Amino acid sequence: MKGFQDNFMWGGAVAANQCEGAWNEGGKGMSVPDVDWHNPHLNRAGKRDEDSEMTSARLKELLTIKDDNQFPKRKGIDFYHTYKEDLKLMHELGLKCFRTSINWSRIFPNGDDEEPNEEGLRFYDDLIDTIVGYGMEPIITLFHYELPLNLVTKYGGWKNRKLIDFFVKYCKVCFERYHSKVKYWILINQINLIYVESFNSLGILSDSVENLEEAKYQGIHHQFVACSLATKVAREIDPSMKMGVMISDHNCYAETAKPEDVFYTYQKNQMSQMFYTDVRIRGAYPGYALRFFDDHKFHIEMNEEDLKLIKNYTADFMAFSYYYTRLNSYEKNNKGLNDISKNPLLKASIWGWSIDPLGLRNSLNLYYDRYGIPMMIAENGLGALDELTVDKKVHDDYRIDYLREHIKAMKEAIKDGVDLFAYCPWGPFDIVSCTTNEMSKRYGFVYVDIQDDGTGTGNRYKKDSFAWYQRVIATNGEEL
Ligand code: BGP
Repeated sequence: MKGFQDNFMWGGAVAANQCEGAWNEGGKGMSVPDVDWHNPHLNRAGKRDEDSEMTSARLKELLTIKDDNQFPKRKGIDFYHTYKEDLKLMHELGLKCFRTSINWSRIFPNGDDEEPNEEGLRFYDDLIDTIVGYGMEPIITLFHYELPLNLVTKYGGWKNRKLIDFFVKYCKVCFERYHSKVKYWILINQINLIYVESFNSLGILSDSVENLEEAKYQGIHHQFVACSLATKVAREIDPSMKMGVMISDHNCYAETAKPEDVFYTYQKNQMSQMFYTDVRIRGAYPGYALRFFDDHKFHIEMNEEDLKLIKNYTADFMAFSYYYTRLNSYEKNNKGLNDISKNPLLKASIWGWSIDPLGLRNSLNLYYDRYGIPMMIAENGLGALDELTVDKKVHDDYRIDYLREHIKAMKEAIKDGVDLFAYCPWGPFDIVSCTTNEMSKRYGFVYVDIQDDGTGTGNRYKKDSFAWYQRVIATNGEEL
């Protein structure tokens, strides 16, 4: 049985808002990640739950803070100015593909502007040309939380149906400009994460709606329609472009073999993950989701035309990020989709993310059996506290171990019959973390000398994992 196909796309993935910086340059408008505040007294293992929502009062307060260092994504790693050198390093690493996002607020600074911002487009012209020039296939995410802030304050975020048109207009500009250079598009990063986040994913202020849970599902309906409409537009412009649906895979295991544990865990997986891919790949709302709405008395406005679009313009490939698995107990975890237990059988990072390579093989099999369309691992990796030695080395054997085991799991999944065509480890050079807004949570093969308080030289140093991944790519996954 053969492992990775000859043209397997070994890559790396980043997001504009976590690396570009230059938050107020080039005509860019303010966006949601620009108000992601770094808490110096961070509770690392608990951050996601603490800060998943935003109120209007908190937003107002954040906007009065003048010190950019408190908002690490505003500066990122200055990729906006250093991308040529950073991509040169990625070329040296041997990457076959590079995933990044276009920051919506560089193209439409307010989201509702009449005309796109030409300066923003020129930046991405050159960025994409540089990726292509280095022989890497660009994979472009169109919405990686970079919602123009004006769409939050003026329109109430994705709960408002008008967001569909703003998003599709933005997509159309990007498709027209880049269709001959970009084949693979991920329309929305981790579209399923609304069950943990309402601000990053949907731009909804929790106190601006009567029923936040219902508002989230209304917002997601608008995202589904927007994705289908964008797919329609893309096919009209250039049918060779491929549109991906992406989720964050946090597959849940049942704590025991008790049928209640097994079934209610399955239900949790349905509503936190498969609901999204079922709609975008199978083209219809599944019965279990409609029942979930009924049981919760959610009224979601949708019309016939929406359902037709959802049915006719489905995704071409499925992408998912994979970091950890979850555990569910019927008795203990009954407070909603995000109520889970720690798996005592697995080691975890200091951020509490369990380490489970076999879980990746399990998920690949699960999704491929269900959908039978090409699969991409859009993110994977180990966030760790790296140490730069005096001679400027980083001995990150823990990262090599993590990635090695996950690559082995992918190889087994391919032998199981899964059509996996790309693997993009997260943050091939260190960037600001998404959930904790800190530099210290590092994923890279390249160390970037910037610290949580914004100090540092900004110099780049290759870690031990650089040469290791370079060899993995050169041998197409044979030497691990
Ligand atoms: C995913 C996001 C990424 C990313 C990654 C790791 O949820 O799509 O943007 O950063 O998780 O998360 P973190 O950076 O918080 O470790």
